[in-house]
Amino acid sequence: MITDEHVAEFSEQGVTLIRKAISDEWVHVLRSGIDANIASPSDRGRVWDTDAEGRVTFYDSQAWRSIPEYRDFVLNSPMAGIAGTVMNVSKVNFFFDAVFVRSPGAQFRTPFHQDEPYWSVEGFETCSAWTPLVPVEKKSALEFVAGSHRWGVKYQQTNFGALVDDERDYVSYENTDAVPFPDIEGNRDDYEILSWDMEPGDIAVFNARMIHGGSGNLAAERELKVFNTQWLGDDVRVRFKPEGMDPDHTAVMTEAGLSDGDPIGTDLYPELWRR
Ligand SMILES: O=C(O)CCC(=O)C(=O)O
Repeated sequence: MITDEHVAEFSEQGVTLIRKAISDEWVHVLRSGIDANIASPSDRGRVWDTDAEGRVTFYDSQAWRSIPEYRDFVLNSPMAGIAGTVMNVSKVNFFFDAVFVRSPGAQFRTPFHQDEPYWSVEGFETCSAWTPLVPVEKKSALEFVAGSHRWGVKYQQTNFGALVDDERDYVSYENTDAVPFPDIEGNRDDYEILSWDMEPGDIAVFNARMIHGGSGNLAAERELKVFNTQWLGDDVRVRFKPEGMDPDHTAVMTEAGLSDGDPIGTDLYPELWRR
């Protein structure tokens, strides 16, 4: 299923779209999981936005240990192998899951950002797998700035904690050498922006250093339900970031005996695939 072209695209442009990456059965499993998750959010569940019409953008993360369907997908689906093959690494550890759910017609668009700066780890060999569970139009799908995973610039990232006024998620780039985040939306013609019409089962696998955002902007009758899994390859090490982390794993990592600079491992981040 994964071709040399997928591997080359992921390496060069930072994202590759894999059509029909997972079966209808796995899509059904994840849909049941997301329904259970919405009915009973974890303590990390947050409403990022509610608009004047009551349309909601909901986010939750790290629910895989409590939602059996998510756990089944993480441990038993082809996803770990897809991540390892696309990243072209020798082994893969699971990091965490996230969901992004928008009610029909929601307009809220995720701000452009990179993922790895928020994480309690550092490394180039990472990926996130954006997995819509309903059809999504190109104009509403996640957008990727081609090649941005290799820019090597430290940017001031959006403080998602401020969206929900939750200090657990706060990041602050004041008094750092980070430069202002580029205005992608205001200068769209200056960038190669990739996105696609996607069907359930299609997955966009992207490097966690890649600039992405812009999903939302739904047609009136369209909802959006996305499951995302995040995977770590060979060069990833524990890294506690002075700017803050979202989600911040410092406490659980320290409890599991992991310190700054350590390779990823332990039961917290199970190794689920080896070449
Ligand atoms: O789906 C979204 O709105 C945001 C997705 C995202 O930022 C991610 O998967 O890292």
